[in-house]
Amino acid sequence: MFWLSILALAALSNAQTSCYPPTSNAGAIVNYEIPPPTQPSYFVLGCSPASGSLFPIGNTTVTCEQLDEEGNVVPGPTFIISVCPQETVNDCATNNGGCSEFATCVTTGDNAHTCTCNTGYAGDGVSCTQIDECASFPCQNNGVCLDLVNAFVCNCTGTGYTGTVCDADVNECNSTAACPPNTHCVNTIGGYNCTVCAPGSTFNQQYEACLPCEVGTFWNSSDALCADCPVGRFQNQQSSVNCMPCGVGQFSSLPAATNCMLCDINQFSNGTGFTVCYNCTDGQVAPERGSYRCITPLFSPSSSTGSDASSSTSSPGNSSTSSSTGVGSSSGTSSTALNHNSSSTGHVSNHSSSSSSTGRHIHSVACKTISSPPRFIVVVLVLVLLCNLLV
Ligand SMILES: [Ca+2]
Repeated sequence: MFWLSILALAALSNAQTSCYPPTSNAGAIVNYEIPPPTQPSYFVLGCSPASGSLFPIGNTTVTCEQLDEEGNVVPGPTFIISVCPQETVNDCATNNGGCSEFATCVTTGDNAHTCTCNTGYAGDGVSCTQIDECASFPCQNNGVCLDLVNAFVCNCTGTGYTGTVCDADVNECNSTAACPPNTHCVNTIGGYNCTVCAPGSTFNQQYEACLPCEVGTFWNSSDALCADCPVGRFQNQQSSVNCMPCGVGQFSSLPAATNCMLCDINQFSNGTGFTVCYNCTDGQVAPERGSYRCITPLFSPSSSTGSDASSSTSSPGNSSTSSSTGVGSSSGTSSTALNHNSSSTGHVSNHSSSSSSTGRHIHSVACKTISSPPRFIVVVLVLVLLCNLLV
């Protein structure tokens, strides 16, 4: 009994102060000594779990039964069997478990671990090499690729493009310094142009192109822009660098004229660049539109005496009214300026030469009128001549 008590105490002491090492993941087979009964006169029948059983990791209470002095089964001593937690050897703690410096070591048990290459690296875990993200040439338009760990960067400098992979055009014209002064920036895909418009054209921002000056306008060299032709002048061609004056017998009273208008009947303009035509003086007429002068008609009420009326005409420059263009002249006859504007119906596509032609035409008409005396005068003269001959 004495030795049994010693063994029980030793077992109990062992249970309380230490633990059994596990023999598997499930626990440990523990052989323990049966403790002494609670009374010296008692007798321990047995304990559960029995010695030699598999005890799980942790503490397990062992309950014993005993017989008393009268042979009754009464609860006996209890004690605790402790199985130590499974000891894990962290072999990743040293030298990364033998894994690559670019790998992650994970302990999976005693002397067991895995090596997995980090993101951006490839290999078996023991040997890992960085993946070259530039190998697929992700940078477009000659962008320079810089390989990083699990990433890349495209340097788009000087390519004319921007964006993560240099695929977006840079609008260089957003910078005022892109082009030198007096040039126009035109953005292109991957570049830009500095455009200088030729004389006769001007830059159009909407179309980003040089467009010709329209008819009715001219290219102003002072600012390289298209400007309306002033009154008295016209332009019927695109891309012109000047406007032409209206010819004689014509006028233009509005700016941006594409042609000049003919002076109306009984009106005239006796020079170029006129903005108005002038009325003929009393007793004079301009029988056709586009006249450069007025004439005194033969046998008019003011020349009923049959004198040499043919020489009486309103010659060029006989307007006494000062015109707005300053083209008026100095003769003593009175002419009144009359602005025709759009009420005139005569439009001509005009050049100085045609104006001159018109002037000559009018002149020839006047001469024809003057050089053709009435028929009865000829008859009278013939009769007078015949009478003289007969006498
Ligand atoms: Ca561009």
